[in-house]
Amino acid sequence: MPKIDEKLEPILAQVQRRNAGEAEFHQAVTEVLESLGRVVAKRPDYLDHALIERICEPERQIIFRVPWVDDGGDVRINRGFRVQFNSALGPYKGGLRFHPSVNIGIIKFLGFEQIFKNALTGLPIGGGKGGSDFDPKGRSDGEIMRFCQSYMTELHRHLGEYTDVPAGDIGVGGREIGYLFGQYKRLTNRYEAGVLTGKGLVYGGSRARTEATGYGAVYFVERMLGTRGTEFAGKRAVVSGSGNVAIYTIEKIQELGGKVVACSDSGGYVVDEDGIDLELLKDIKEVRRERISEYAARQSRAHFIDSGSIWDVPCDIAMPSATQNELTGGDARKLIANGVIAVGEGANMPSTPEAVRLFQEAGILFGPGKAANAGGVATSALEMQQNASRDSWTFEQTERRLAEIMRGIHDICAATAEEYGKPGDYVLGANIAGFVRVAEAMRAFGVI
Ligand code: NDP
Ligand code: 2IT
Repeated sequence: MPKIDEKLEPILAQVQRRNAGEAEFHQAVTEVLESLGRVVAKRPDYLDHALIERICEPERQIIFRVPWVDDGGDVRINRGFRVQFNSALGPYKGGLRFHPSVNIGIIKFLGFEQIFKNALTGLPIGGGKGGSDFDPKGRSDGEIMRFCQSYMTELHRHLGEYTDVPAGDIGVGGREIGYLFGQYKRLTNRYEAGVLTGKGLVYGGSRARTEATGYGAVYFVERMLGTRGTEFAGKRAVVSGSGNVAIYTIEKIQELGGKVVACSDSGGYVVDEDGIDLELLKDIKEVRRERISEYAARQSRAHFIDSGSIWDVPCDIAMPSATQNELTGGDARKLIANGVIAVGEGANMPSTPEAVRLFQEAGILFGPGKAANAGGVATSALEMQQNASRDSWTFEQTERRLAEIMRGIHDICAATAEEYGKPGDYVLGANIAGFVRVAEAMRAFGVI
């Protein structure tokens, strides 16, 4: 394991003590602090004025009650969160996650990662994240709408196009953003399009935002493959999850001539040796909101497997695109034994620290989420740009910007890793390049 520099150890110890029990937040902070040892060795001035301690402490954390009425007339209570982590580079920006596992530690890990990810895009956005322990599975449209309205009734006072701009994440897509935007507009009496991103195209959304995270992750991996003189064409890929990120990851891999042979949801995974039938997958997941097992029920050549791990399926390229810590050390060993050459994280922190270490030790190209999946939030920033100028760009124009931004992120991660003495270490490169941008802005503001 990389060691934490002794000057940074007290910072980690303090984070652990003050945020007891928040395992995912500790994990995310540990990884960044492991990278920063090389920075403070070169630039000890970054230790001044408690700069790093301040980056580890959210600027504001909002926790609130979300009462709503279910279809049976019963009152339900969920907990709402918004962690406004860092606004040095722009308004807080980051998604909302609705999933029963959500707690403050998960929102803080996501918000913390978002600071560096957003900095890497080079666009003017700070870092934040929010959500609720609400479980959308099995809920009617009416229940989803009433939940979103109640959630926004509290949250709206903390948002604004210059303050905090949420978007989607797990369990929050176009339908939810519509209900949230409608309630924000009604409560504030303002048509403030730039207050949320991931909006529908008829009311201020950006073309290519739906596709952006998946497409961007594939562009990132394509660029990593290029450093070894290879490409997606003819490669076998496995993509976990079957939500927004996974679907558009699969679409772009197929466009580039790769074959995706497996995808999943929390109930298990499907293997389709002829390549995932994307139209069928979209119909099951985007239109009908059904389980992935339905894929094998409707496509006779495919198999549904509800035991073991999707990472047992041999592949050249693995793109974990479901959730945190879904790819363990054991999974990494299996992937390496099966000859994987590249791993690109579509999800946030999907590989455990042991898995990351194993991939790096084996010399496998490894693109961490905060770099590889930054295309989603980057395109959100492009949506804000279109809203601010009351403009609407074409799909091609937006995708071209996305592709450029992903190339830029890849290249700054690679150049920074080289500059700090670990060429090819995209984890180090992403953490340091993101940190330096945020730290420089914070330093300019003085102690705030
Ligand atoms: P969706 O809700 O659209 O899809 C999530 C997918 O992951 C579903 O297939 C879901 O299965 C699966 N999944 C979620 N939680 C778990 C779990 N605890 N165990 C197993 N499977 C799980 O979300 P997104 O596609 O938007 O998000 C996927 C990942 O990408 C997340 O890590 C998110 O933070 C990250 N991300 C998303 C971005 C975006 O723009 N949407 C941008 C950057 C990163 P099931 O339906 O069975 O729950
Ligand atoms: O994790 C992420 O980057 C997102 N869920 C997207 C955030 C955004 O504001 O578009």
